Amino acid sequence: MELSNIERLPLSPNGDISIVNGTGSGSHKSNLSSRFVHDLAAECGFDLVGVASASPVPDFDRFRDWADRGLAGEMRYLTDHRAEIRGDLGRLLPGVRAVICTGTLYNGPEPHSTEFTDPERAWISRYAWGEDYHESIQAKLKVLGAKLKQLKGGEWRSCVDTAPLLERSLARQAGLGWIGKNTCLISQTAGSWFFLGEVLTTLELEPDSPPPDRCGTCTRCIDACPTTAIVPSAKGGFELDARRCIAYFTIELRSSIPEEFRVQTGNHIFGCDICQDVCPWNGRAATDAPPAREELFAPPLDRLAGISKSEFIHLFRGTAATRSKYNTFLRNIAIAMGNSGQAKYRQPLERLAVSDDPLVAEHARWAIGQLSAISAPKTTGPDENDKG
Ligand code: B12
Ligand code: SF4
Ligand code: SF4
Repeated sequence: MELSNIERLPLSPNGDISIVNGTGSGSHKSNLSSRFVHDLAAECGFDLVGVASASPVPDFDRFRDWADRGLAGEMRYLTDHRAEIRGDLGRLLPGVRAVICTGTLYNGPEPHSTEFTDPERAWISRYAWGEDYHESIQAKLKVLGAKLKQLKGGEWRSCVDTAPLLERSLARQAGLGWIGKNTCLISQTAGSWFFLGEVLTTLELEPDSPPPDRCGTCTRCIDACPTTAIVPSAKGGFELDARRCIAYFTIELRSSIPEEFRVQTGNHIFGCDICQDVCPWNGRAATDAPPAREELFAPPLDRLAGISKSEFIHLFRGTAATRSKYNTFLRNIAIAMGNSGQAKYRQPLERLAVSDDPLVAEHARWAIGQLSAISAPKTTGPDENDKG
């Protein structure tokens, strides 16, 4: 890797952030250069980095409109008083002038969900197979923020899905990628298997610019989505109707999963990767993230069927899946067993069907009904007898 600009750039003794621009031909005063920030972030272990100007917040109207139309479902943290904060970064850090957007790759060598068809195994999303990104990325962001302050001054605040911020919009502005039709941020070099994290700063930084949209005429994600959750947006491009999305059902929704979507939920028990698994830009994504924790990669339904609360806590300790609640996890397992077509899950489902938790009991009864429908002997109707 190229030597960091930190050593090469002159540090002003009084903390003045104006520096001689190292990238231009002449010596002119400018903002803190984009190259400086890129090198500093790379030193802190980030795979992708870019800078967005802090104002105005791009796409806030798009977000507002999406939330107003109810597409956030029951995710109240997107629709309550915190919604407005997304339009004004100054409410997160007074005097903010720039946002350093970072990406951390998480794709490992394991197969995609779309390549994995064992009916006796459940699917937990790729992003939850390892260390909780909120913790690991926050730690790196704090190092970045502290180094920046030490070298150039200014106040800073770090966020990784921990503050009301339009992370994808900002990252697009910062040049990390474009918003794909699946609504994920996609990098031409890295695909979409990466987490976003930001350092807001009061320093003036040279902004990067958004890349072109490279989805072209492709519609693979839209075609593959089992619940048709990716829909055209009146504002151009596509948007996700969370009320139809398996990731929403299995991670965020605390109540009953609508019956019309239960069969399509398949074996997903935490999140959904389908619209990224089929994306051609992920076909060549790096696979050098640490391998999945073994017990989280496609766990056998047999092992999950009778999982106790303490086993559940132990299974997900230290991962992003701690967002799951015990009763909603059992709800999801019940659906996966009902969709497995395996009569042997009738017994564990019958135990869940008498659970004290009405949510779990109702989904278990539904699942038993699914298995019964498959195993019931076919009756010969009068029409068939009449044939011939
Ligand atoms: C709520 C939420 C969800 C919800 C809703 C997702 C959604 N698409 O809105 C649910 C639970 C469904 C979800 C699922 C997932 N999520 Co999520 N989620 C979030 C969260 C907390 C807020 C997103 C939000 O504000 N949604 C509202 C919509 C309107 O906003 P948006 O999708 O960001 O779109 C904005 C821009 O992209 C832009 N925009 C959208 N379309 C277009 C089109 C054009 C042409 C233009 C110019 C702009 C534009 O305008 C929108 C408004 O600002 C963010 C973290 C954060 N604070 O941002 C993580 C985040 C988006 N999730 C993330 C991940 C990893 C996932 C999952 C992969 C997890 C999984 N495997 O199950 C899935 C992916 C599903 C999918 N296809 O999006 C990552 C995405 C990383 C990436 N590379 O994109 C984030 C950024 C978390 C992080 N810090 O890394 N998530
Ligand atoms: S995460 Fe799954 S359900 Fe949600 S939009 Fe993507 S493919 Fe559809
Ligand atoms: S699958 Fe195709 S349309 Fe969907 S995000 Fe990837 S490139 Fe874009």
